[in-house]
This record gives sequence, C-alpha cells and structure tokens, in this order.
Amino acid sequence: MDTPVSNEAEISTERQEYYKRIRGHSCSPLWEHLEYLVTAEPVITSVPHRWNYSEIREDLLHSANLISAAEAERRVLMLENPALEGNSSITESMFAGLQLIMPGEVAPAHRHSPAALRFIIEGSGGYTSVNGEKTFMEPGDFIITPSMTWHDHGNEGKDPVVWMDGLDLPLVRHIGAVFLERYADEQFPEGPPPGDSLNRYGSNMRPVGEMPDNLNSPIFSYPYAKSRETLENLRKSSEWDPYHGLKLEYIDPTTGGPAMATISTFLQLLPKGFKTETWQTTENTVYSVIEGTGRIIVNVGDEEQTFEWQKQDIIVVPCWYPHRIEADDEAVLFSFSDKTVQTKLGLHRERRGNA
Ligand code: 1HN
Repeated sequence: MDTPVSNEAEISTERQEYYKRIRGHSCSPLWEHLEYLVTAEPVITSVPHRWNYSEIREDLLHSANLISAAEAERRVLMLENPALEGNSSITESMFAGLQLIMPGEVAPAHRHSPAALRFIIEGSGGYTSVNGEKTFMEPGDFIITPSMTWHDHGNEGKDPVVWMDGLDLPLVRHIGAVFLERYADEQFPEGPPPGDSLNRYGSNMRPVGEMPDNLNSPIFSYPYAKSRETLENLRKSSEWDPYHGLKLEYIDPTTGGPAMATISTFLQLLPKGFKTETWQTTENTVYSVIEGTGRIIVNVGDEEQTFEWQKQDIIVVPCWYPHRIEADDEAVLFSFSDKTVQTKLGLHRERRGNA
C-alpha cells in the first residue's frame, strides 16, 4: 500500500532537495512516512462485502459455455474485494473464488506452494483427488489441499458442481514463495481408496509407526454430515457464546492445531433469532452460508453497514472491522481466516464488545 507523504508545500526547499538527493541512493526519510506506516490501529484497504450467490450463479454457469475446465486449468470466478480490484484477492492476505466443474469434466492435476481449501456450495458427484486419494464432495463438505499436494478435480454426477476455493495465495505471493508444477498426465495416479485418510486418522486413533505431516491435517475431507451432527449434539450441553453462538474449529487430529498451516477454518451454529455481541479481530474472515438467513452488521467508520445473507452467500469481513451477526432462522456458517498465521507470528488480537 502506498503511504502518503507530507504535503510538499509544507516541506522546505532545502529538505526537498535533500530528499531528492538521497532518493538517488535509494534512500528515503522515515520521518515523512512514520505516521502512515505505524498507526494506532490497523489501517487496511479491503472493505466488507457480500456476494449474493443467486445473483452470480447464472453468470458462473455461463462460463462453461465459454471455456472448458481443461482449457481454463481452473474455471474459477475470483471474488475480488471491491477495494482491491485487479489484485485477485478477497482480503490483503487471502484469495476466494467460485469454481465450476461440469459433468464429465476434469480439472487437471497440479500442485503448488499456496494452500487451498474447498467448501462445497452445490451439486453432487464432484470429487477432488489429493495425492491420488479421491474424495467425493457434497454441499457443506470441507476439503483441504495443503501446500504442494497433488490435486485434480472431476465431476461424475449429472449436475454442475460449484465450490468456494479459499487460498493463502496473496500472503504467499507477498513473501514471494510461489511454486507451481503441472502433472504430466491429466489425473494423478489413483492411490489409497476414497475415505482412507478419514478412516486412518478420523477416529481419535492413528496407525502406529506413521509419522504424519505436523503442519497440515492428514485428513483431506471433513464431511458436513459429521460436522453438522457434532454441532447438533453439542447444542444440548453447550452455553451459547455471546460472540459466536456455537463455533467449532476444524483441526488436524494429530496435533490439535488448525487443519492447515496457514488457514484457520470454522463451522458455527446460530439458533433462530440469535444476535451476537460486537466482535473485533485482526483476522481477515470469509463467511460462507450453509443454512439459514440473517445479516452481518459491520461498523465502517461511524456508519453501520448491513449485509443480509442467505444460503450460499459469501461475506468478507476484513481485519479489525467491528461486526455482529444476527440469525433470523437457525443458521450454520462456515468461515476461513488467516488467524493461524497471525497467531504463529504473535500478532493476533481481538476485542470483545466496545471496550
Ligand atoms: C487452484 O490451483 C485451484 O486447484 C483453485 O482448484 C483456485 C486460485 C488461484 C491459484 C490456483 C485448484 C486457485 C488455484
């Protein structure tokens, strides 16, 4: 982000000449920039926004008439933050998009250093193969493809399949550590049978002698049927958190840490009529609505902006915007954020209420 410099008119000719001279040595005076560089509170460019799925859906499906999944490599409509147009980013740190795969199509195998998640929005019979393990996907399922894992996608069903992609790409690009490799064949060779990783690691047990990756979950798929049932079971014995309702984090069962090294992921239940308290966090969050209707109310400066949501909508709330959520019907929200990156760097901060 560009940082404004003090008004040139206010800078003496002597100083201006000096600044020009040192620019020739690739030097610049910090004292002219300091107040814009280090601010009392976060100052960011991205803004809160909602994508209404029913408004986008037709255009998304139309993309299949224009380009095949194979030609596109990934047929994705990027969800660009309105304040970051041209940056391929939904927030300063994260990417989000809607990917479409039509019956019979294959999105060819590749792997890259940015990590990706899929959250299924509509359609049955779609699959992602991660290092050769095929995972069939249903709406609400959450799939991970950690950094440098081979993955290809397909659709063996009868209907279009759409999912939300979430990646740490802007963050990785910022550091410069982007790598991509394409696999020689369209699909990565079939490996373990479907469901193998969940069978191996998803029952609070693990095969002795196996030493899994300790940055990413060895489970590739977190089926909605299972996580929804967990929310349903827990509501009976849990207090509603005033800021989150009932909110669970997807974890790597071998460490208890987040499912992925760079992206935190959550599933949250809000009962009918629930209104959260106002919450402020440095994490940049993208919400995807699975069930229910309601609104997110965000404080932007002195104004309140209201984003009504319904099933399949996507809402972004960037860093440090105070916000609260209201559910009209019982609601379930999936969300992903850069919280784990911030936590690992000792930067994560939150404020509850108006204190
Ligand atoms: C990518 O490889 C996928 O593998 C989806 O499905 C979205 C966005 C940016 C860069 C690579 C995929 C992507 C992506």
